[in-house]
Amino acid sequence: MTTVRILYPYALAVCLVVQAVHGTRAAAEDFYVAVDGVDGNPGSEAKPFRTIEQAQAAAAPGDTVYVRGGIYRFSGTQAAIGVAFTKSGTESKPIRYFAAPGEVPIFDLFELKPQARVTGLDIKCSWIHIRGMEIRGVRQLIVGDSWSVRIRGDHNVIEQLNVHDGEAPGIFIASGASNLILNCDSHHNYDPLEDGGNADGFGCHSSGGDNVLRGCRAYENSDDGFDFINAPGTCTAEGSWAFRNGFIPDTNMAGANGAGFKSGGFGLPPNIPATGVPRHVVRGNLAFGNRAIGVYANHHPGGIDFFNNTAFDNPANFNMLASGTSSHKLRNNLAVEPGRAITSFNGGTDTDNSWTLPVTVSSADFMGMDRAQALLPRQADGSLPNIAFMHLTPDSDLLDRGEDVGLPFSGSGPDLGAFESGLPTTMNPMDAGSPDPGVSVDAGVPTTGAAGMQTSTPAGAGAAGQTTTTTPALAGSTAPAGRAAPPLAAAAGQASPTPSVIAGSAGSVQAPASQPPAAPPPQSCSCRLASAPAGASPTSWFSWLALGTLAVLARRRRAR
Ligand SMILES: [Ca+2]
Ligand SMILES: [Ca+2]
Ligand SMILES: [Ca+2]
Repeated sequence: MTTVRILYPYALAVCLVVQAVHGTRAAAEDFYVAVDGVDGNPGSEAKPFRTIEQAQAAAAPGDTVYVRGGIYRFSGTQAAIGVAFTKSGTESKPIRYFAAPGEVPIFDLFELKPQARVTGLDIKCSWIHIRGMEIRGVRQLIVGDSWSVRIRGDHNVIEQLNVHDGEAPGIFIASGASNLILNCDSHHNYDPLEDGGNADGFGCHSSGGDNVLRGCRAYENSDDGFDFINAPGTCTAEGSWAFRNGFIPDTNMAGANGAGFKSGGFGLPPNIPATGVPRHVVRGNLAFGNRAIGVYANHHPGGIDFFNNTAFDNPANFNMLASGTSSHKLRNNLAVEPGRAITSFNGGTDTDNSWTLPVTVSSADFMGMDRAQALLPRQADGSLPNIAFMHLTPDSDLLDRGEDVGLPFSGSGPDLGAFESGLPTTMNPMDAGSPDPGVSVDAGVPTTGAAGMQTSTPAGAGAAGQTTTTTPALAGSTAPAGRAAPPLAAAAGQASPTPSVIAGSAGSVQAPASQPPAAPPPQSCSCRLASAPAGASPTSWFSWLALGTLAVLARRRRAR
């Protein structure tokens, strides 16, 4: 016993010395960043850092950095990057940068004005998870794209960002594989030095595959909502909404291309990659009121899977324009007038869509026609709001008319369109049960054999190469030139249970009369961070372990 009593403290001391020497820690740590912090601080809740970079220097894989609410202003003419993320986590220990629970950190870049292309958040690392921040005001001072959020890395999760009013694309995957962009909003982006031609809401342009955009909203962007142009790697857009893209934000003046989901555009000779032309996936999405096209194949010479999308009031709801041989697969899609159902379809198969079935599509099929509902606040977990808009009525002949494409459904078959009756409003392959376990609904986040990572941005991605055949002149668009009240802004109206007619052309969206006019668009992510890890600092080793395990499990579940 004596020996044990003597040895125990000795062993403990040795252990502590070893830990100190090797810098290892028994448990993950939390750090804090605040507007009134100081980088010389220890980064505790009471004495936070001022910059994320300082927190990043202190953080190790598995750690969490909580960013307190408030406005973080960036200014000057020297720096060209707002926040540079350069330290990678690991698969089992990502580094997390989360908004403090219930708070919204705002990165404000309006006054950052170098003679250079500006990047708001530059994510040049892997296995990090960013959540709950707002990024606004990235400027374009020279010709060439700036970026509000640029990703060059693998396996990152970018969640609940609200990216807006940038003179640049919103969230842009330049390189890397298996990134997940989850429940983010990107809106009111417009690049004046390129006449609005590259300010997409979201861009997936990587040679690395398995990048996924899920639960995202793109609106009032001057070019496209989602754009996969020049992407040699596979991209998936699912459960996402694109509306009012292709206009100068908050006006009815034409911006640039104006597609909701520009879902292709790579692989024409001589640009055929060794891995073949990528087969992208576009499923469960809603596109309405975009200036030219709802869902667009953009000359893609291979095939794209288009499943269960709803397109409403785009001049061309589905445009399958292809160069070379295409093998598109269209299933269970729903086109709602106004707008032609499908154009330029000359390769592949389209069965069980609203235009190939003996069904009728009218306002009577829908629970609601109030477009402003698309701007309602997100749910507590960050997912898109529950709305009546474009959801089918119980007696619609569009119910159960689709075929099984491996997505969850209720009733005797999949419904047409993006919103399956009897399931949560937003199709989410991640957490809904599948009727057919033999069919994978994996969105492709875990990667095997993904293409290598590029180290540079594709030059002029979104601009070079194939271009859209724009369809100007929205039928019935009589709005005068000049700035108009934000067409969808007053939003947040109550559900309008029964519509009478399908509203007219794009730009005709009106908030309910009872709403105050021209309320500003949502300026901050209103989602509560329901799953934020315990704000309190755990004291026992066991609580650390439990939290870490839960976090890893949660992340793995999310990644599936
Ligand atoms: Ca009908
Ligand atoms: Ca069904
Ligand atoms: Ca574009």
